[in-house]
Amino acid sequence: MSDTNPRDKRFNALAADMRWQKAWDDAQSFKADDASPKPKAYVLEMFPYPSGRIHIGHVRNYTMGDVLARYKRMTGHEVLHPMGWDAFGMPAENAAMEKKVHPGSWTRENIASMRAQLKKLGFALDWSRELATCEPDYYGHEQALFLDLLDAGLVYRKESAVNWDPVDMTVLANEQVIDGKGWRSGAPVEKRKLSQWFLKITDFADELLEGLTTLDAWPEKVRLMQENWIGKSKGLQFHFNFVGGRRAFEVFSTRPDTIFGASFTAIAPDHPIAQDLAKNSPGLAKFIAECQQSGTAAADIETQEKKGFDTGLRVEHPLDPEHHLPVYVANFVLMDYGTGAVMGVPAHDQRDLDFARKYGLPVHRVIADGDADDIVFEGKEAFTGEGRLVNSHFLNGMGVDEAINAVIAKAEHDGWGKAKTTWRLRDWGVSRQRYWGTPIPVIHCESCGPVGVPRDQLPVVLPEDVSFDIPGNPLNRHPTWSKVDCPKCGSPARRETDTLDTFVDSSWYFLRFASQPDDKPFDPEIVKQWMPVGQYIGGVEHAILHLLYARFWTRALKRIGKLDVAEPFAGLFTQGMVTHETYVLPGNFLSEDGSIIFLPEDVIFVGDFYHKDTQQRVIYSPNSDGGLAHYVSPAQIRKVGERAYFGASEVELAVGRVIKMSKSKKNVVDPDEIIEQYGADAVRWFMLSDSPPERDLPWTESGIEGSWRFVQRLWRIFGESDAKASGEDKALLRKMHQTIDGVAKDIEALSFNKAVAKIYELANAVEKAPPSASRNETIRALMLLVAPMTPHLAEQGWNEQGSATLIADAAWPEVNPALLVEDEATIAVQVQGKLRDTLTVPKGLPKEELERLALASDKIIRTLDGATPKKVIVVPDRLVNIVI
Ligand code: ANZ
Ligand code: ZN
Repeated sequence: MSDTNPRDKRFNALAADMRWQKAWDDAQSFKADDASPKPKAYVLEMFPYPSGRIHIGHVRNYTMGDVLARYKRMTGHEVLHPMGWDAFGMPAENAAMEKKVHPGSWTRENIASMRAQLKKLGFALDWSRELATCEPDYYGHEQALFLDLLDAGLVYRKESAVNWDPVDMTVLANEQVIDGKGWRSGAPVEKRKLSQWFLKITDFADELLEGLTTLDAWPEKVRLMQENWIGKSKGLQFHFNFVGGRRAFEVFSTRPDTIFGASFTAIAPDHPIAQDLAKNSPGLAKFIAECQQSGTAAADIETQEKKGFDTGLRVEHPLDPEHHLPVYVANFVLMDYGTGAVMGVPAHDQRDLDFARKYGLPVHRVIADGDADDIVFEGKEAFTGEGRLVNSHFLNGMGVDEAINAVIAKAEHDGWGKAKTTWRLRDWGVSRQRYWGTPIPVIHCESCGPVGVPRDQLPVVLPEDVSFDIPGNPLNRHPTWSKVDCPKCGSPARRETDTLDTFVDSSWYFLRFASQPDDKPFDPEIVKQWMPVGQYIGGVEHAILHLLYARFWTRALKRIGKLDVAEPFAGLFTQGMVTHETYVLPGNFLSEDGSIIFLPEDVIFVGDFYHKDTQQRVIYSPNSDGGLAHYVSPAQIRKVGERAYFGASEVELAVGRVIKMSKSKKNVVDPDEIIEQYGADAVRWFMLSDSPPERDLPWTESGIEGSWRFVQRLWRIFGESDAKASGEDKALLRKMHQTIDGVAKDIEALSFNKAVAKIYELANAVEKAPPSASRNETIRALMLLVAPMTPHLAEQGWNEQGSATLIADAAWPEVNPALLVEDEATIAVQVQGKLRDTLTVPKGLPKEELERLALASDKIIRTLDGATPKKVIVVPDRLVNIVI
C-alpha cells in the first residue's frame, strides 16, 4: 500500500481511506460495549433494503448519522451505531421470476456488495451487530414475538379483501396493481376475501396519539401526519328511520350541527343493506361490482369521480319526520369507517356537493358565510369554514361548536343518537400471500383451529426448494412443507403459508441491535440501557407507517411485559433527498394546461395530498406522474455550451426539473464512481455542506469538486503546523474556541451545513494568521473538528503530527469559556460626526478614559488642529464623538 508522504502537497484520499478503514477495523473502534460505564448514545439510521446498490440517498442519510455517532464518541459517550438489512420483500421475488435466481441468493449477494460499498465510506458502524431480517436467526425471534402477541390476544383472524389477479390466479401486493390492473397479466384486478391475520393496533390508538405529545424531538410535521393517520374524530352517531318508522341504518357525522342541511343519505357498496337490495336488483349489483373493481385505498377514493345508485328507499329526517331523504349507494362511502353510512350535507362538504350537483339534489346552506345566509347555495365549492347557523330552526344563531353540542344533547335526550368517537386507524393486516417473508408460525387443524407452533419448534424456516416459474406463492404448492401434524391433537394439519408483512420486520430491529442473545429476541435489561434510540434518521416517506408500526410494536411488547420502554425513538430527523438535474426529450414534460405535474415522490397523502416540503395542498393525480416524459441518460446528452442535444442528433433537450435521483428519471450518480474519483471524505463533506439537512440537496459536479478542493486545502493547512513557532495569537485562539463551541452546537442540532460553514471560516482564519503556537493549536483543533465529517483526512493529519493513537478515539476539544466572549472593543472616534480614527481597547473602559484616549490619538490631534472641543459624547465600548 502506498502511503501518503507528509511532504506530498496532494492528499492521497484513496490510500488514506483504505489505511484508516483497516485501522478502525483492526482496533474494533466502533464496537459498542453494553457494560461500559459511560453515558450511552444510540444513533440509528433506517436500515436499507438490499436492492443491490447503495444509492446517494443512503450516502447522505448514513453520513449524517455517522457525524453524530463520531461526535458522540468524542464527547465521552458509549455509542451504539449499528447497520443491518431490511431483507425480505417483493423485489427479491420479482428477481427470482425474471432472472431465475433464488430470492435468498439474490438478497445475500446484494447485501455483500452493499456492505462493501458502505465500508468504503468509512462509517463508524458496529458491524459485529449486523443483522439481516431474512435470516432464521432474526425472523425466528420475530415468530416468537408474534406468538407472544397471539397469546396476549393482540393478534386475531378476520376476513379481508385482497387484490386477486384472475389470469395469473394469484394474490397481488398493492405495488403490483397498476391502474387497477395486474402488473404482469394486465387483467383487471378483483377483490377477493381471504381469512387473514391482524394485529390490534387500534387497541393502542389512544396511547399512540397521546404519546406523540411526549416526542418533542420529532419534526412537527411527522407528529401531525401520525395524528391525522390515527384520526380521532368526535361526533354524533345516530340512526335514520325509513319512511313509516321502521329503523333503517346508523350514520356517523363529525358535523351534526349541519343536520338541517342534509339532502340525502348514502351507504357503502358493501353495506349489508346494499348487499341485500342487490339480490333483487341487477342494476345495483352491477353498480356494486363496478365500485369493487376500482381501488379501495383512501387515496383512490379521494381522486375517483363520486358515483351513486339511487335505491329508491327514503328515510325520515330525525328532526323533521315530514322531510324525506333519498338513500343512495355511493362509491365514496367506506364500509370500514364510522358506520359505513353518511348523511350528505352538500353545502358544507365537498364530496357531498360534487355528488349533489351530479344527481341534482338540493343544496341548502345552514352555515352563514359572512353575510351570505340565503338557503339556496350556489357554486361548486362547499363552504367548510366557521360561521353562525342559519336556516336551522332551534340552532339558528349558534356557532358551530355550540350547535354540535346542542344537536348531540337533543339526540341523546330524544334517544335517536349518541356522542361517539371514531378513529381512522384500522387494525394492521399482516398476512402476505408471498414466499419471501417471515413464515407466520401457526398450524391450522380441522378440529383445533389455528394453533401456534410450539416454541421449541421455532424457527419455522422457509423451504429452500421452491420454484418461481409460475405466479403465486410457492409455499402453497410446495409438496411437503405445509403438511404437518397438529401440535395439539396430533392429527394431520396444514402449516400457515402466508408470511408476515415486511413492516413487521422493521418494527423491532432496533431492539435486536441493542441486544441479540441466541435464545430470545432480546434481553430487556440490556435493551433498557440503550433504548430509546437517541437519534433516528431516515426519509420522510416512512413518517407514517414504519414509525407508527414501530411505536405500536414497542408499546405492545411493553404491555405484555417484555420490555420497559414506551417510545422507541426519542429523537427523529427526516432528511431531504439528493436531487439531480434531468434532461427530457421535448414535448411532454408539462401537462397540457401548463400546470406543474407533481411526481409521486413529491406528495404525501394524509386524507388529502400535500406537497412533502411545503405542506401545501396540491392537486395530484396518481396517473399524471410525468411518466410520459422521456428522460435522457447522461450518456445520450451532448452539451454544446448551455444547450443540450440528444445524442448526435439536432434534437434539443429540455432541461427537466431537478428531482430525486432515480433510475427511471435517468439522473442517478453512482456512489462507487464518485468515491473512486474523489475519495470518501470529499463525498461525505459534500453531503453535509450545501443544503440544510432537512432540505433537498442538488447534486452538482461543481459542488463535489468544491468539496474535494476543500479537503486538499485542509490537508495543506495540516502540513503547516510549525514546531518552532511560538507566541500567542489571541484573536485566532478566540476564533478557534468560538468555532469549537459553535460546531458542537450545530452537530447536536444536526445543522451540519452550519457546522461546515464555521469550519470554512476557521480554515480561512488559519490561512491568514502568521505562525505562532496558537496557530499550531488551532490546526490541531481543526483536525478534531473535521474528524466526524472527514475522518480519513483527520486520521492522516493526526498521525503525521506524531500521534500514536487514533483520532477516532480522541476527545472533542475543550472550550475555554473565557475566550468565547469578546474582551476587546473597537471604538469609532468621530469629529463632527465623521469617522476619523478607530481604537482597540479593553472592553468596559470608563467614559473618562475613552475620552482621554480619543483626544490623545495622533489622527484626532491632527484633525482638531488646535480647536477646543465644545462637547465630547461617549458611548461605552462603541463610540466617541467630538463636537467643536
Ligand atoms: C355530515 C357532514 C357535514 C360531514 C359536513 C362532514 C362535513 P372525519 O372528519 O374524517 O372523521 N363520513 C362518515 N363516515 C364515512 C364513511 N364511512 N365513508 C365516507 N365518509 C364518511 O370524517 C367524518 C365525516 O366524514 C362525517 O361527517 C361524514 O360526513 C363522513 F358539513 O357528516 B360528515
Ligand atoms: Zn388439532
